[in-house]
Amino acid sequence: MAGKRQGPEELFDIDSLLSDEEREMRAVVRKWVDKRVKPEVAEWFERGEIPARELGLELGELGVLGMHLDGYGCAGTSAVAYGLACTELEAGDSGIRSLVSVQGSLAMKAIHAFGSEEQKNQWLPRMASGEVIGCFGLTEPDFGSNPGGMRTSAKRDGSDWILNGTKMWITNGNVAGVAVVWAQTDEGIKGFIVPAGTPGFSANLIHRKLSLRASVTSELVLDNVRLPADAALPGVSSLRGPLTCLSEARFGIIFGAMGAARDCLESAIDYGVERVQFDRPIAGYQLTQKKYAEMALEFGKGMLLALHLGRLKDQGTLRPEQVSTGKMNNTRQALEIARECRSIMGANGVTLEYPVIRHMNNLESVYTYEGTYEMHTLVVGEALTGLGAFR
Ligand code: TGC
Ligand code: FAD
Repeated sequence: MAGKRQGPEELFDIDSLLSDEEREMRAVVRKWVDKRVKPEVAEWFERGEIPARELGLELGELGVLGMHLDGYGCAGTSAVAYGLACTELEAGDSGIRSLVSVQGSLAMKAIHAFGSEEQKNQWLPRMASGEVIGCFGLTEPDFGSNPGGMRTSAKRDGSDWILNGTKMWITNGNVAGVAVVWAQTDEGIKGFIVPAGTPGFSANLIHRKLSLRASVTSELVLDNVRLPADAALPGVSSLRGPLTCLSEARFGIIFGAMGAARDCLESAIDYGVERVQFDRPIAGYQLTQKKYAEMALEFGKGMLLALHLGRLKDQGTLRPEQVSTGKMNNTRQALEIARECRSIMGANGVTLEYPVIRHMNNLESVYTYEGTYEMHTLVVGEALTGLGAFR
């Protein structure tokens, strides 16, 4: 006879590590994801289309866009609260978490950290409400892991800037009202605010993805784009600019990946308890229970790591190599968990009737974007040895 069950979060009593406010915020986002994302996301994924602008407005109302930033219409929550929101959003789909990460941690963060007062007042309140969607153009066709080599250039023409180049794999590109684009200048790498509709600027949708299908991914083309002097972000002229924003987004992924893992694990346990082979539920076999137990351990350890890093971030001491440690571990473990859950679900595991293969395919991108697994390995390797191995 089946006894009482507990979820993987309960096993680790994750709730006891959270404040009332953090638990409440998590509940609000979870409820929205259950109602708005879970019933529809398989369809969005299958069609490769997502109502991104509509969702942007709803996410703005929910208060998660740039939620960890202060002022300018942003909620100013703790880093842990932001991380927990990412966990819930990614339990729905990595594409929804990506929409929020790119908006809040990349595009808004760039303006918030390096923009002028005028730029912040002009863009941040409308981005926090979801009225304006942002994208972040760093990667190029020939420069992914090594963004410092980028070819996109910005040259002075009187007081104006002229931008030329191509950015690739840009989340939100086709739905963005504003792009933050990074370019080489005589003064170093600078960020530029490019409103959609600026002559010479265009976005082309990338088709045929088998991962992150519920997310808009685009190529950005800049063909003699003329921008006024005040389009440049005045606060930074080096790769430190975009890398500072990447640290924020990577932090969200540390929490987010565990959301996808949790959703896979819960689905595979529900499935295994119901699915009967050889006259018994497959969840009752020792081999299956070993899989569940090992996955629950990795999920719990990943959540504890995320929370520890979140507390360090809230006290202002989190270092880039610690972010890399979390991104390495949690994306790797989430992907492993998704694959193992898929095996438990047999043939049913390969369909969109269940969330597992969708999460699994998404996590392939999550493993690669925001710095590949190998790049983060080298960051950690350098921290441990003092020897850089990138070049
Ligand atoms: P390096 O010489 O190490 O550093 C250049 C400058 O940046 C500073 N810095 C950082 N600052 C803040 N946070 C960090 N994590 C930082 N890492 C380095 C550094 O102090 C220096 O500052 P300064 O003032 O002296 O100039 O740069 P490098 O060229 O050797 O590169 C190092 C490396 C390989 C780690 C870096 O290039 C890298 O992280 N590559 C991976 C690229 C990447 O992650 N791209 C992601 C694109 S955006 C995306 O994928 C969005 S996906 C959608 C979603 O998020 O949902
Ligand atoms: P490459 O850099 O060509 O790497 C290929 C392989 O070589 C990897 O395994 C890598 O780890 C390995 N490698 C590279 N250099 C080394 C080395 N020195 N030592 C050992 N191994 C190495 N970018 C943006 O700017 N904005 C976005 O919004 C954005 N959204 C994305 C959305 C999706 C769905 C995807 C898939 C990508 C997105 N990206 C975005 C791009 C992403 O950041 C890059 O794909 C990533 O940084 C890796 O670059 P690459 O694909 O060019 O791979």
